[in-house]
Amino acid sequence: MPGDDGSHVTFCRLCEAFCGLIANVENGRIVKVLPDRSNPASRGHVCIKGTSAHHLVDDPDRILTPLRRCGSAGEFEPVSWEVALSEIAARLAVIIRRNGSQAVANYFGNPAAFNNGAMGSIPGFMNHFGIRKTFSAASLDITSRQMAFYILYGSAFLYTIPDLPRTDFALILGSNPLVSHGSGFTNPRIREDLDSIAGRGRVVVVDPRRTETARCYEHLPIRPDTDIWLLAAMVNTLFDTGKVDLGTVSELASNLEELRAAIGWIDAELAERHCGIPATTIRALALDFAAAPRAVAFGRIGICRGTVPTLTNLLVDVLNLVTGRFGVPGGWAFGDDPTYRGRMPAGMRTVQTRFGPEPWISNSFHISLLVDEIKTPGDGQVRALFIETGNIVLSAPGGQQLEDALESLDLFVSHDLYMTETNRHADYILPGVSFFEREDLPVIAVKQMVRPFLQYTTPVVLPRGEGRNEDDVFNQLAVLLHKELASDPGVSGYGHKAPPQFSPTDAYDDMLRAAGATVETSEGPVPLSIDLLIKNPHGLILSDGLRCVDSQSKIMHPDGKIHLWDAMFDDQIERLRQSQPHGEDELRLISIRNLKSLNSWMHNVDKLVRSQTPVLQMNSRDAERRGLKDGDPVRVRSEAGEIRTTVSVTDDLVSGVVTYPHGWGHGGGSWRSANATRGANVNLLSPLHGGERLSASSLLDAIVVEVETLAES
Ligand SMILES: Nc1nc2c(c(=O)[nH]1)N[C@H]1C(S)=C(S)[C@@H](COP(=O)(O)OP(=O)(O)OC[C@H]3O[C@@H](n4cnc5c(=O)[nH]c(N)nc54)[C@H](O)[C@@H]3O)O[C@H]1N2
Ligand SMILES: Nc1nc2c(c(=O)[nH]1)N[C@H]1C(S)=C(S)[C@@H](COP(=O)(O)OP(=O)(O)OC[C@H]3O[C@@H](n4cnc5c(=O)[nH]c(N)nc54)[C@H](O)[C@@H]3O)O[C@H]1N2
Ligand code: SF4
Ligand SMILES: [Mo]
Repeated sequence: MPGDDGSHVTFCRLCEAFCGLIANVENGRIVKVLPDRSNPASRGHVCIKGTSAHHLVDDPDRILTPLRRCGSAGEFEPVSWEVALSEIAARLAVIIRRNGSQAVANYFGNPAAFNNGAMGSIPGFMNHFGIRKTFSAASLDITSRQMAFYILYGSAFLYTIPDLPRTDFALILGSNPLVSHGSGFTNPRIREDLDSIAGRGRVVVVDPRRTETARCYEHLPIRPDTDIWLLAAMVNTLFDTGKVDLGTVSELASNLEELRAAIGWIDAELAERHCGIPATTIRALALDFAAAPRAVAFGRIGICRGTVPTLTNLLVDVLNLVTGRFGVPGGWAFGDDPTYRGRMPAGMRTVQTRFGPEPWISNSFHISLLVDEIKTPGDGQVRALFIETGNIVLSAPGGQQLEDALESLDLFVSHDLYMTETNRHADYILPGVSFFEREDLPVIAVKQMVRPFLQYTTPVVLPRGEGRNEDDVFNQLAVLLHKELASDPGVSGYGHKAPPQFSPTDAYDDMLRAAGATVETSEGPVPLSIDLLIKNPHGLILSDGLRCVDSQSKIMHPDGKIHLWDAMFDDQIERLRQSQPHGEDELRLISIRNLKSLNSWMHNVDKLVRSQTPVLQMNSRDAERRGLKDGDPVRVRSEAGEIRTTVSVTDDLVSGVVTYPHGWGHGGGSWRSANATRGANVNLLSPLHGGERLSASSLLDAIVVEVETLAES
């Protein structure tokens, strides 16, 4: 039972690896967290964040009761749940009666994606009350990749993932999985897989920085935001040397001629001028990749937030396709979803907004639209906002504009563990629970798993204070808001039906049963259910590797083919034709992750934060040119803003590139240790309206900056 003394089997929900954990409880408190060596997927792998996560539960700076704003930003008084929820429902009803549900918006942050209760209840709530203006961390992260999936396969949710356990050649673009533990696919023991691939073949890491991953394998340094040139030149090399089996490609895919016409002019020499990789290396890489018995290319956020991220992501899949890697062992396959046996939703719509047509991908508009929606008066202006588990003032571009917009709302409700830089502007902060204080069954993650695996956990301890999970809160709020609105037949856009009540365990149990999901055992396949998972607390491997079967039947395009081109790219191709390589003196800022940080939070855990000081990393040649040396104070400027920091000189970066971690610049929240950290909000340098509009993605990498010494100015 939650809180009982002894060892509790559970798993981490901080990142996509879902490592198995053992939490030792004494007197109702978690005193130690250890790796779970009996977890068949992670087999004892953990990182320091997972084994420090119990400090989140007992953090004295956590908010433990609902808070109501009683003064300027950051001034709150505790209120009961009853008061908070009934006041929120009443205020929301006034706004919806007056302006319709188009006056309400929602932002869904990253940790909510690892929380079954939030994942299941919040979209249902928004849908029921006609709230369509939804935003999420996806537009800071993955919407360009999802847009590429939509174009290629007809659904933004049809994820292709690399079959790492069986490949001989892994080409990694823009990801540092030895630190991030992978993203877009789940593999807690990724290092082991990469080591064995390197043992029998090659692991090549394309990155502007010699990352922790690049250091262990082969590093191919590249200028930021130029992977498109590398990939196009590789694909063209393969066509030009007759290495592509045109018959197989035509059977699987359409629009091949359009693709070739659009990118055929990019040869390896031209690519070299843009990306900085020698033409001979590009050609050799393409031929070697094609010649490997089993090979796969995959990319992640380093190729998702530049100026042409959708096309770049599309070309990764094209490279896999033209080398015969689609849907084959050791290549590139759709993941297995044990709850799904039907059609995948498109996951992408073009919506006519007050500001023109905008893509809405994976439930998210471009983040800048949130500011425009709040700040622009007129019919449909957003007056109320919910933010669950998100800290957009630090994680999104345009922090200051966001703060101004948040402060101007009529109603802003946040659900979080802390008072943060973002929700200090809220009217109500509702106390959430950490992952140790809730049950979970990450069914949605299975379709991203390199080795499909499922585990169910009950809460390890009871929620501290009055913390409640999102499903509990949105279930209650739905009932209260329904009562308010049901009494008023004049409310437009509300169906007056009974509101949804979501119970994560029941819902997922039903889904597993309805889909006829099974697990392989020595006695044959056994039906999957929560009961079976409870009997197997360390989790169950569902199949030993990706099944790689019937891949083509999963494609959602009516013609059943992969679409290799879309006319929406024509303008981008024209711009690429006109573009010049980065200038010799230009500096581009890219992001960097640290093992002990998690986006904008966990900076209140002393054990994690005390050894971290964010600095601007710069190549020694660039530093010398600017007369800078290690430790010098500098000002970093972009068209969007400026920050101050110190320089750290390194030769791990290609010249013309600087890095700074995101998620810093704390102040004004309840997290005292985080507030005491030094570090700036790097996203003040990202333009709010930047990024690729067609995929609702933000410009968070390859930002043009200038760096100058503070001593001189
Ligand atoms: N420790 C830790 N782990 C995390 C997180 C965290 O904050 N901390 N965050 C989690 C989240 S939310 C996510 S989405 C994942 C992300 O997981 P990853 O995608 O692995 O993210 P990063 O580690 O930031 O690696 C991105 C890499 O792209 C490189 N890069 C930047 N620009 C370019 C470019 O133009 N071309 C190429 N080829 N490379 C480029 C950067 O130098 C960097 O090494 O990590 C998750 N895991
Ligand atoms: N420059 C730059 N910016 C980036 C990135 C980058 O690489 N470079 N990465 C982007 C990426 S990939 C992502 S995903 C976004 C993340 O962006 P966001 O999702 O907006 O922000 P997070 O930093 O994840 O903040 C999570 C918040 O949820 C709270 N929280 C944590 N766990 C729980 C819980 O269990 N329940 C509740 N109720 N609250 C909880 C935390 O206290 C914190 O306030 O950042 C993006 N921003
Ligand atoms: S890698 Fe670390 S943060 Fe990610 S799930 Fe494992 S223990 Fe948690
Ligand atoms: Mo992310």
